[in-house]
Amino acid sequence: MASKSTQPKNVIIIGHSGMGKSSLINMLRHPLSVGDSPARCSNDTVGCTREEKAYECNLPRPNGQPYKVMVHDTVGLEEERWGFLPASAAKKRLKKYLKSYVKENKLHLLLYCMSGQRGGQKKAQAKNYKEFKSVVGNVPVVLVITKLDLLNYTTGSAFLDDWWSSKGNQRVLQELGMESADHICVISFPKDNSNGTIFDDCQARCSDIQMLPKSSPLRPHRVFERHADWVSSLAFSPDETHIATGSGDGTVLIWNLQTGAHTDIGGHTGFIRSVSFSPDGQRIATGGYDGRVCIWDISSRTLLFALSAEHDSRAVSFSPDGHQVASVGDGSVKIWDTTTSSTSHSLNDRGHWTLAYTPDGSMLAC
Ligand SMILES: Nc1nc2c(ncn2[C@@H]2O[C@H](COP(=O)(O)OP(=O)(O)OP(=O)(O)O)[C@@H](O)[C@H]2O)c(=O)[nH]1
Ligand SMILES: [Mg+2]
Repeated sequence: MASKSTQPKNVIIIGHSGMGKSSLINMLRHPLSVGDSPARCSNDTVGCTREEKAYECNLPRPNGQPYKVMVHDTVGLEEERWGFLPASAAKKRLKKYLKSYVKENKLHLLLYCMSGQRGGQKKAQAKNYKEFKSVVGNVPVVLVITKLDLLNYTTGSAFLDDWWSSKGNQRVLQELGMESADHICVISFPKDNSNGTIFDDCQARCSDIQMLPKSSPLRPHRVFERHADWVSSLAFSPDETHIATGSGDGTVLIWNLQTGAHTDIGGHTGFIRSVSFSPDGQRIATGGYDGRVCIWDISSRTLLFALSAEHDSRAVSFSPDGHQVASVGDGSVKIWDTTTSSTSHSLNDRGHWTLAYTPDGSMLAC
C-alpha cells in the first residue's frame, strides 16, 4: 500500500535583484535553528544571490503544529549592467529551474517579489511577471510587495495595505496584466535588524506570508474527462493510486492517478449513484438506479456478483473487513455477504440516501 506523500511543499521566490527575496526567506525562518545560516542579503547593486537554494522553513499552523515548507531563493532578474549575470541569462536560468519543479508537479506556490518603492518599474515588472506566470501554468502566483517603509507614509502597519488599495496600485497592476491569486505587502527586513516602530508593527505580516502555502487557492492536480454524463459518485482506492468514478451514463471507470489512464470495468443499465472500494482495493461495489448492486473484480474486470437490491440503490459501502456490502435506497436497507452473495440482513424502512460503517464494522448508520 502506498504511503501518503510526506514531501514538503515547495515555494519559489522570484523577482528583480535587490527586491528583498533573501530577506523574506530570513523573515520566514526566524528564529534560526542552531547551526543554520541565514540567506545572504546585500545592499550591493551587484546581484547578491548567485545560485538557487532551498531553505527548510517550519511554518506555524493555527493548531500550533509546524508544517515544513521548502522555500527556494533564486538569482535576481534585471541586475544592473555591472551585475554578475546578464538579464537574459538570469531569465533563462530561472525558467529552467521553475520548469524542473513544474514538470514533476512539485511547485506549489510562486512568490513574485517586487518593491513598492520603485513606481517607475511597473512595466518591466509586468513583462517579467507575465512571462514567469506562463511558465508555471496553474500554480498559484502571489505578489509580495516589499520595502514599503521607504515610502513617505505615516507610520503604522495600515499603510501597507494602503499601498495596494487606496494608492491605486492594485488597479495599475491589473491594467498591466499582473493578475495574482493573492497579494501581500511587507517590510522584509530580517527580524533582528530593528527599524523602530514601523518594523515592529510589520512583523505581524510575517504570519500572513507563513500562511500562504496553506491558504493558496486549490488547483486541480489532474482533470479526468471521459464520461458522457455527470460524474455522480467517486472514491479513492485504499492505496490512493486510483480513483473510481460512476456516472449518469451507467459506466464505472477506474483512473490511474499518476498516468491519467482509465479502465472501463463495466456498469449498470442506468444512473450509477455510488461506488465503494473493498479495503484490500481488489474489488469495487457499485449501486445503481437499475435496482442492482454489483461487485467487480478490478484486475480482471469481471462481474463477481450482481445483487438484487429491490430498491434504487443510492449508497453502497463495503464493511471495514470487506466481508459485507450494504446498500440503501428507497424503502429498504440490505446487507450481503461478499463471499457467498447471500443476503445477511434486510430491513424495510423509510428511504435513505447515505450510509456509513463504524471503523470496527459493528454498526451501520443510514
Ligand atoms: N528598507 C527596506 N529594505 C529592505 C527590505 N527588504 C530587504 N531590504 C534590503 O534590501 C537589500 C536587498 O535585499 P535582498 O534580500 O538581498 O534582496 P534580493 O532580492 O535577495 O536580491 P538579489 O539576491 O540580488 O536578487 C538588503 O540590504 C535588505 O536589507 C524592506 O522591506 N525594506
Ligand atoms: Mg538574494
